[in-house]
Amino acid sequence: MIPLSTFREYSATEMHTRAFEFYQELARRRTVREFSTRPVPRTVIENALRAAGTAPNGANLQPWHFVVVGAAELKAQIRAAAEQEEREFYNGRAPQEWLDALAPLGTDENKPFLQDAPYLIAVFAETYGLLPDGRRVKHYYVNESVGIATGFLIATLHHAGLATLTHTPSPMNFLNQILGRPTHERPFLLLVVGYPAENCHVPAITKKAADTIVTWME
Ligand code: IYR
Repeated sequence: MIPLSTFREYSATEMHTRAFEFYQELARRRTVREFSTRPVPRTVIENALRAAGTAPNGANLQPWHFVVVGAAELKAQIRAAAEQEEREFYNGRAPQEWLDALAPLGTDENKPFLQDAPYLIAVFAETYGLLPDGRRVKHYYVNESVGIATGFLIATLHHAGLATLTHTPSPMNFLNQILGRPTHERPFLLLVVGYPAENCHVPAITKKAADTIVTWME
């Protein structure tokens, strides 16, 4: 054990301001589906991934792996594979109730953003760890851990001034094949990263009010 040296205590006023400003910063994030082809600085992605790697996680086994895809040929392959799955999803596989829920978002099987955006970050969940001698290490709370890390990643990219889209083609095992990842790494989601396209539009949707998502029992 070592002394906790990084914690910072703020005055009540400062805490209030910090929480409110951080909330406002996060609240202006929008998921976008129209991306510019403009390149983005690689260092921003690097630091956002560092932030993701600081996430709290099960037994500190850090059960995640991130593949940053900038190569045009790989993005084209991913787009083709994702669109094939999505075509089946939108034309039969998805129950009507699911399609109805998606209607306000205006999504369909066409995923040009998978080629337009400068980077795709494929997030993989390591179902177990592998030691150099091939022995398996059990991982704990894998979904929770990778979900929190992905939240940190999205928040950092947003804070840095980039837009993201959390994309989950289903199934997405094609990511293992295209990106050459081992089978014990389960594709968790595909994060599309870049600048919004000029004249980008987003759905007119809102978040639930705080008093409807929270129950206080003081
Ligand atoms: N994966 C499909 C469908 C989809 C599902 C949900 I839940 C969304 O929030 C958005 C889309 C697609 O990407 O179109």
